[in-house]
Amino acid sequence: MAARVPAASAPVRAYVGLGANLDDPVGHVRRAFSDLGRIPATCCVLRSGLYRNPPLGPADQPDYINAAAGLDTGLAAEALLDALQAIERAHGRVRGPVRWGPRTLDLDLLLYGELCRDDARLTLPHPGLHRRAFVLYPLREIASGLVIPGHGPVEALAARCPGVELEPVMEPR
Ligand code: A4P
Ligand code: MG
Repeated sequence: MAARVPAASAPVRAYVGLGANLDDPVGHVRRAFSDLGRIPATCCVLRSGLYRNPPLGPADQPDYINAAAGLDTGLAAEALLDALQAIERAHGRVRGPVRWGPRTLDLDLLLYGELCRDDARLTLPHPGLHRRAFVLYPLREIASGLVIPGHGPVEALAARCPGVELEPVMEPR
């Protein structure tokens, strides 16, 4: 009789917010998309365009480049966060003393399936997600119809958040 092989658990769709405003931020975000595709047991299946926009927080820092990605992952949420932080470190991320200070790369875990949690390590959905145009517009681009647990459809949330300051970054030909 053939040995029974346990079924692999179904992958979870997770969404990641990418942000950068130091040392060629467009390059950091583009390379980060490739890095997301190399996380073990994970495929990067959705990539938004890139958007230039002014900083939220201290104004004396460069504009940000923001984008969003959709991943199908077999990793648990904490293991995925570990992998995102390893990519941030590989991009030279230094955590300075200033809250919301400049950074080479920030990878926020926006959503992990429909999981809701709030503890010292991980808050899901990401706490800023539902009120930030620089997160909602790229997310809406790749995940139309997505419902953010506790907050509602991404389209309705984006409609409440003026996106006038978001400038699309032209892709190279
Ligand atoms: N953490 C908890 N939940 C999460 C999550 N869902 N995703 C914890 C990622 N991390 C999460 O993060 C601090 C700690 O949050 C981590 O150790 C993790 O365990 P961090 O990356 O070290 O610090 P941070 O990113 O500076 O802090 P914070 O408060 O998460 O800031 P945000 O919300 O990421 O905002 N302006 C523009 N225009 N565009 C931006 O992208 N980003 C920020 C940072 C500020 N201003 C911005 C932008
Ligand atoms: Mg962050």
